[in-house]
Amino acid sequence: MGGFFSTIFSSLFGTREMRILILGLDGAGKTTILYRLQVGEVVTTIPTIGFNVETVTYKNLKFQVWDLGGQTSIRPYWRCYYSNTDAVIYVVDSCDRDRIGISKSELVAMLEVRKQRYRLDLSS
Ligand SMILES: Nc1nc2c(ncn2[C@@H]2O[C@H](COP(=O)(O)OP(=O)(O)OP(=O)(O)O)[C@@H](O)[C@H]2O)c(=O)[nH]1
Ligand SMILES: [Mg+2]
Repeated sequence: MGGFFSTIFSSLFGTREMRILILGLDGAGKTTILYRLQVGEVVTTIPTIGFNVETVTYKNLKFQVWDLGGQTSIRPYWRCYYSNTDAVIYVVDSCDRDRIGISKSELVAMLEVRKQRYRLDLSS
């Protein structure tokens, strides 16, 4: 009986595609992580101008993973991608000590925008 219900549940919910954003400063390793997840190995990258998006499958789960460029001029556009996001992977290069403070500010700013939008959603 348990097996019957688990088959029903996995056929109902198991194929839902989750949307994931990978954010972080330029050179943090976002694109490297995206392709490590997708093709299983470390590939050579170039700085991302705009975004990369790939579908990653794990068991019966499908993830639509968005890797956004992290350069200073691109960061203001991150907020255009926040809607309908199920999870965020925030990448920090622990060797980039000089910019740890900037990385923290960007993370806090991102969480603040998402918190404000969540409040607006609740009040409407
Ligand atoms: N040593 C080391 N190098 C890494 C690691 N992750 C990424 N790199 C290197 O760091 C450089 C930048 O990596 P990317 O994945 O392109 O960085 P990114 O966050 O996508 O950067 P933008 O696209 O500019 O936002 C590349 O030369 C990678 O090979 C890591 O875990 N260790
Ligand atoms: Mg990149």
